[in-house]
Amino acid sequence: MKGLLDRLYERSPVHKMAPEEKILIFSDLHIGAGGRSDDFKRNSLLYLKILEEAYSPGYHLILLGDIEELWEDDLVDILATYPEVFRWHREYYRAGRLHRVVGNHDIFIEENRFLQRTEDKLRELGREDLVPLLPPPSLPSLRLELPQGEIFLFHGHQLDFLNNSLWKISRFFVRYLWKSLQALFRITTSSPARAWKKRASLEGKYYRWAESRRKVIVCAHTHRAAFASRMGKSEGNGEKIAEMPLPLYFNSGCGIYTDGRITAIEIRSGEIALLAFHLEGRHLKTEVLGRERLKNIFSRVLP
Ligand SMILES: [Mn+2]
Repeated sequence: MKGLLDRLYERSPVHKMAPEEKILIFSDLHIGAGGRSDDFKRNSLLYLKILEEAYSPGYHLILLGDIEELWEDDLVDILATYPEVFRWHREYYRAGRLHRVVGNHDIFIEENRFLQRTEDKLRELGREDLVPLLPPPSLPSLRLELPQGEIFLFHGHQLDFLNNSLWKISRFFVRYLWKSLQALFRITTSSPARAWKKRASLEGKYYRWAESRRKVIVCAHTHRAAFASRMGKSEGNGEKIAEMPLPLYFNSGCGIYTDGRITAIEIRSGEIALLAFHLEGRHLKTEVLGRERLKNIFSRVLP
Protein backbone atom coordinates (compact mmCIF):
# COMPACT_ATOMS: atom_id res chain seq x y z
CA MET A 1 0.00 0.00 0.00
CA LYS A 2 1.28 3.43 -0.91
CA GLY A 3 1.71 5.82 1.98
CA LEU A 4 2.76 9.36 2.53
CA LEU A 5 6.47 8.64 2.21
CA ASP A 6 5.99 6.74 -1.05
CA ARG A 7 4.27 9.78 -2.51
CA LEU A 8 6.98 12.07 -1.17
CA TYR A 9 9.60 9.77 -2.69
CA GLU A 10 7.89 9.61 -6.08
CA ARG A 11 7.60 13.36 -6.51
CA SER A 12 11.05 14.05 -5.05
CA PRO A 13 13.58 16.11 -7.03
CA VAL A 14 16.76 14.21 -7.87
CA HIS A 15 20.32 15.44 -7.45
CA LYS A 16 22.91 13.46 -9.33
CA MET A 17 26.09 13.53 -7.34
CA ALA A 18 29.35 13.74 -9.27
CA PRO A 19 32.08 11.34 -8.04
CA GLU A 20 34.32 14.18 -6.84
CA GLU A 21 31.47 16.06 -5.13
CA LYS A 22 31.45 16.58 -1.35
CA ILE A 23 28.26 17.08 0.62
CA LEU A 24 27.49 18.25 4.16
CA ILE A 25 23.95 17.76 5.44
CA PHE A 26 22.78 19.99 8.29
CA SER A 27 19.37 20.20 9.91
CA ASP A 28 17.45 21.64 12.82
CA LEU A 29 19.50 24.77 13.33
CA HIS A 30 16.36 26.60 14.52
CA ILE A 31 17.92 29.98 13.74
CA GLY A 32 15.94 32.55 15.71
CA ALA A 33 16.11 36.28 16.30
CA GLY A 34 18.68 36.35 19.09
CA GLY A 35 16.22 36.50 21.99
CA ARG A 36 16.09 34.31 25.08
CA SER A 37 14.29 31.53 23.24
CA ASP A 38 16.87 31.46 20.42
CA ASP A 39 18.70 28.14 20.86
CA PHE A 40 20.93 28.74 17.82
CA LYS A 41 22.62 31.72 19.45
CA ARG A 42 25.24 29.75 21.38
CA ASN A 43 26.32 27.81 18.27
CA SER A 44 26.11 30.61 15.72
CA LEU A 45 29.87 31.32 15.59
CA LEU A 46 30.57 27.63 15.17
CA TYR A 47 28.12 27.35 12.29
CA LEU A 48 29.66 30.40 10.58
CA LYS A 49 33.10 28.87 10.96
CA ILE A 50 31.92 25.61 9.36
CA LEU A 51 30.34 27.48 6.41
CA GLU A 52 33.49 29.49 5.93
CA GLU A 53 35.83 26.47 6.01
CA ALA A 54 33.66 24.22 3.84
CA TYR A 55 33.32 26.76 1.04
CA SER A 56 36.74 26.68 -0.65
CA PRO A 57 37.05 22.87 -0.62
CA GLY A 58 33.86 22.93 -2.70
CA TYR A 59 31.32 21.38 -0.35
CA HIS A 60 27.64 21.33 -1.29
CA LEU A 61 25.25 22.05 1.57
CA ILE A 62 21.99 20.25 2.04
CA LEU A 63 19.84 22.02 4.59
CA LEU A 64 17.44 19.33 5.73
CA GLY A 65 14.73 21.37 7.37
CA ASP A 66 14.05 23.50 10.46
CA ILE A 67 16.80 25.91 9.49
CA GLU A 68 14.93 29.17 10.17
CA GLU A 69 12.83 29.12 13.35
CA LEU A 70 9.66 30.63 11.90
CA TRP A 71 7.34 29.30 14.57
CA GLU A 72 8.91 31.58 17.13
CA ASP A 73 10.29 34.47 15.12
CA ASP A 74 9.65 36.62 12.10
CA LEU A 75 11.93 36.01 9.12
CA VAL A 76 12.73 39.76 8.99
CA ASP A 77 14.16 39.62 12.53
CA ILE A 78 15.98 36.34 11.85
CA LEU A 79 17.74 37.80 8.79
CA ALA A 80 18.61 40.99 10.68
CA THR A 81 20.10 38.97 13.58
CA TYR A 82 22.28 36.61 11.50
CA PRO A 83 23.02 38.34 8.17
CA GLU A 84 26.41 36.58 7.90
CA VAL A 85 24.81 33.13 8.05
CA PHE A 86 22.36 34.01 5.29
CA ARG A 87 25.08 35.67 3.25
CA TRP A 88 26.96 32.35 3.27
CA HIS A 89 23.83 30.40 2.37
CA ARG A 90 23.40 32.80 -0.56
CA GLU A 91 27.02 32.26 -1.66
CA TYR A 92 26.57 28.50 -1.72
CA TYR A 93 23.24 28.86 -3.51
CA ARG A 94 24.72 31.15 -6.18
CA ALA A 95 27.46 28.59 -6.76
CA GLY A 96 24.76 25.93 -7.26
CA ARG A 97 25.86 24.25 -4.03
CA LEU A 98 22.89 24.69 -1.70
CA HIS A 99 19.78 22.54 -1.57
CA ARG A 100 17.12 23.53 0.93
CA VAL A 101 14.68 20.82 1.97
CA VAL A 102 11.66 21.93 3.97
CA GLY A 103 10.97 21.10 7.61
CA ASN A 104 8.04 21.90 9.84
CA HIS A 105 9.56 25.01 11.44
CA ASP A 106 10.58 26.63 8.15
CA ILE A 107 7.50 25.89 6.10
CA PHE A 108 5.25 28.71 4.91
CA ILE A 109 1.81 28.71 3.39
CA GLU A 110 2.37 29.62 -0.27
CA GLU A 111 6.09 30.06 -0.14
CA ASN A 112 6.43 32.54 -3.02
CA ARG A 113 3.85 34.87 -1.55
CA PHE A 114 5.43 34.61 1.87
CA LEU A 115 8.88 35.47 0.50
CA GLN A 116 7.41 38.36 -1.50
CA ARG A 117 5.64 39.71 1.58
CA THR A 118 8.86 39.46 3.59
CA GLU A 119 10.71 41.29 0.82
CA ASP A 120 8.10 44.08 0.87
CA LYS A 121 8.41 44.33 4.63
CA LEU A 122 12.20 44.58 4.42
CA ARG A 123 11.91 47.44 1.90
CA GLU A 124 9.37 49.25 4.07
CA LEU A 125 11.80 49.00 6.99
CA GLY A 126 14.62 50.35 4.84
CA ARG A 127 16.48 47.02 5.01
CA GLU A 128 16.94 46.49 1.25
CA ASP A 129 20.39 45.16 2.15
CA LEU A 130 18.73 42.02 3.55
CA VAL A 131 16.59 41.30 0.48
CA PRO A 132 19.30 39.27 -1.33
CA LEU A 133 19.66 37.16 1.83
CA LEU A 134 16.13 35.73 1.70
CA PRO A 135 16.24 31.91 1.76
CA PRO A 136 16.03 30.18 -1.63
CA PRO A 137 12.91 28.17 -2.51
CA SER A 138 12.59 24.86 -0.73
CA LEU A 139 12.30 21.29 -1.98
CA PRO A 140 9.84 18.81 -0.43
CA SER A 141 12.58 16.16 -0.22
CA LEU A 142 15.63 15.13 -2.21
CA ARG A 143 16.93 11.97 -3.85
CA LEU A 144 20.71 11.79 -4.08
CA GLU A 145 21.87 9.66 -6.94
CA LEU A 146 25.32 8.23 -6.28
CA PRO A 147 27.37 5.76 -8.29
CA GLN A 148 26.86 3.20 -5.46
CA GLY A 149 23.10 3.67 -5.05
CA GLU A 150 20.47 6.16 -4.02
CA ILE A 151 19.92 8.03 -0.76
CA PHE A 152 16.53 9.54 0.04
CA LEU A 153 16.49 12.65 2.21
CA PHE A 154 13.48 14.16 3.96
CA HIS A 155 13.02 16.15 7.15
CA GLY A 156 10.79 13.64 8.93
CA HIS A 157 7.82 15.67 10.20
CA GLN A 158 5.77 13.98 7.48
CA LEU A 159 5.24 11.00 9.80
CA ASP A 160 4.63 13.17 12.82
CA PHE A 161 0.87 13.77 12.96
CA LEU A 162 0.88 16.88 15.16
CA ASN A 163 3.71 18.42 13.22
CA ASN A 164 2.39 17.63 9.78
CA SER A 165 -1.38 17.59 9.44
CA LEU A 166 -1.82 20.08 12.23
CA TRP A 167 1.19 22.25 11.64
CA LYS A 168 -0.73 25.50 11.39
CA ILE A 169 -2.24 24.91 14.81
CA SER A 170 1.09 23.68 16.14
CA ARG A 171 2.76 26.82 14.90
CA PHE A 172 0.12 28.95 16.58
CA PHE A 173 0.72 27.02 19.79
CA VAL A 174 4.46 27.47 19.64
CA ARG A 175 4.48 31.10 18.63
CA TYR A 176 2.00 32.33 21.16
CA LEU A 177 2.31 29.96 24.06
CA TRP A 178 5.48 27.90 23.98
CA LYS A 179 7.70 30.90 23.38
CA SER A 180 6.48 32.72 26.46
CA LEU A 181 6.68 29.57 28.57
CA GLN A 182 10.19 28.96 27.32
CA ALA A 183 11.32 32.49 28.11
CA LEU A 184 9.57 32.38 31.47
CA PHE A 185 11.10 29.12 32.63
CA ARG A 186 14.28 29.41 30.57
CA ILE A 187 13.64 26.05 28.93
CA THR A 188 16.33 25.32 26.38
CA THR A 189 14.51 23.49 23.66
CA SER A 190 12.92 24.80 20.55
CA SER A 191 11.16 21.60 19.58
CA PRO A 192 8.30 20.66 21.83
CA ALA A 193 8.28 17.42 19.84
CA ARG A 194 11.13 16.29 22.05
CA ALA A 195 9.11 16.77 25.18
CA TRP A 196 6.35 14.65 23.74
CA LYS A 197 8.46 11.50 24.04
CA LYS A 198 7.67 10.21 20.63
CA ARG A 199 11.12 10.32 19.14
CA ALA A 200 11.79 6.58 19.26
CA SER A 201 8.43 5.83 17.70
CA LEU A 202 9.15 8.27 14.86
CA GLU A 203 12.56 6.73 14.29
CA GLY A 204 10.90 3.34 14.14
CA LYS A 205 8.50 4.60 11.48
CA TYR A 206 11.30 6.02 9.34
CA TYR A 207 13.21 2.79 9.70
CA ARG A 208 10.34 0.44 8.86
CA TRP A 209 9.52 2.38 5.70
CA ALA A 210 13.16 2.37 4.58
CA GLU A 211 13.55 -1.32 5.36
CA SER A 212 10.43 -2.34 3.46
CA ARG A 213 11.51 -0.29 0.41
CA ARG A 214 15.21 -1.15 0.80
CA LYS A 215 16.21 2.52 0.77
CA VAL A 216 19.03 4.28 2.53
CA ILE A 217 17.53 7.38 4.17
CA VAL A 218 18.78 10.54 5.86
CA CYS A 219 16.23 12.23 8.12
CA ALA A 220 16.27 15.03 10.68
CA HIS A 221 13.56 16.43 12.99
CA THR A 222 14.22 14.25 16.07
CA HIS A 223 17.42 16.03 17.19
CA ARG A 224 19.03 12.63 17.63
CA ALA A 225 21.85 12.00 15.17
CA ALA A 226 22.12 8.48 13.78
CA PHE A 227 24.69 6.62 11.74
CA ALA A 228 23.93 3.33 9.95
CA SER A 229 20.94 2.73 12.27
CA ARG A 230 23.06 3.34 15.41
CA MET A 231 22.24 6.38 17.48
CA GLY A 232 24.99 9.00 17.32
CA LYS A 233 24.39 12.02 19.46
CA SER A 234 21.27 12.85 21.36
CA GLU A 235 19.71 15.92 22.89
CA GLY A 236 17.23 15.30 25.67
CA ASN A 237 16.40 12.07 27.47
CA GLY A 238 17.74 8.76 26.27
CA GLU A 239 14.48 6.94 25.71
CA LYS A 240 14.35 3.46 24.23
CA ILE A 241 15.76 3.11 20.73
CA ALA A 242 13.94 1.17 18.06
CA GLU A 243 15.38 -2.15 16.84
CA MET A 244 17.14 -1.54 13.50
CA PRO A 245 19.03 -4.49 11.99
CA LEU A 246 19.93 -2.96 8.59
CA PRO A 247 22.37 0.01 8.39
CA LEU A 248 20.01 2.23 6.38
CA TYR A 249 18.83 4.89 8.82
CA PHE A 250 20.87 8.08 9.12
CA ASN A 251 19.97 11.32 10.90
CA SER A 252 21.88 14.59 10.64
CA GLY A 253 21.04 15.50 14.26
CA CYS A 254 20.83 19.21 15.01
CA GLY A 255 22.68 22.49 15.33
CA ILE A 256 21.59 23.35 18.84
CA TYR A 257 23.21 20.79 21.14
CA THR A 258 23.72 22.48 24.47
CA ASP A 259 27.33 21.29 24.72
CA GLY A 260 28.22 23.61 21.83
CA ARG A 261 28.25 20.97 19.11
CA ILE A 262 26.68 20.75 15.67
CA THR A 263 26.32 17.42 13.91
CA ALA A 264 26.24 16.76 10.17
CA ILE A 265 26.20 13.87 7.75
CA GLU A 266 29.07 14.05 5.28
CA ILE A 267 29.19 12.26 1.93
CA ARG A 268 32.46 12.28 0.00
CA SER A 269 34.95 9.98 -1.74
CA GLY A 270 32.59 7.02 -1.69
CA GLU A 271 32.08 7.28 2.07
CA ILE A 272 29.36 8.45 4.43
CA ALA A 273 30.19 9.85 7.88
CA LEU A 274 28.52 11.36 10.92
CA LEU A 275 30.51 14.37 12.12
CA ALA A 276 30.29 16.50 15.26
CA PHE A 277 31.83 19.96 15.09
CA HIS A 278 32.88 22.22 17.94
CA LEU A 279 35.14 25.21 18.51
CA GLU A 280 38.32 25.20 20.54
CA GLY A 281 39.10 28.85 20.82
CA ARG A 282 38.87 29.99 17.23
CA HIS A 283 39.72 26.59 15.78
CA LEU A 284 37.19 24.27 14.22
CA LYS A 285 37.41 20.71 15.56
CA THR A 286 35.75 17.75 13.89
CA GLU A 287 34.96 14.44 15.59
CA VAL A 288 34.03 11.48 13.44
CA LEU A 289 31.19 9.61 15.17
CA GLY A 290 30.92 7.08 12.36
CA ARG A 291 32.33 6.46 8.89
CA GLU A 292 31.72 3.71 6.34
CA ARG A 293 32.21 2.97 2.65
CA LEU A 294 28.92 3.52 0.79
CA LYS A 295 29.63 0.31 -1.10
CA ASN A 296 29.47 -1.63 2.18
CA ILE A 297 26.26 0.09 3.29
CA PHE A 298 24.48 -0.61 -0.01
CA SER A 299 25.67 -4.21 -0.21
CA ARG A 300 24.00 -4.87 3.18
CA VAL A 301 20.83 -2.90 2.39
CA LEU A 302 20.03 -3.95 -1.17
CA PRO A 303 18.34 -7.37 -1.54
MN1 LIG B 1 11.30 19.40 12.66
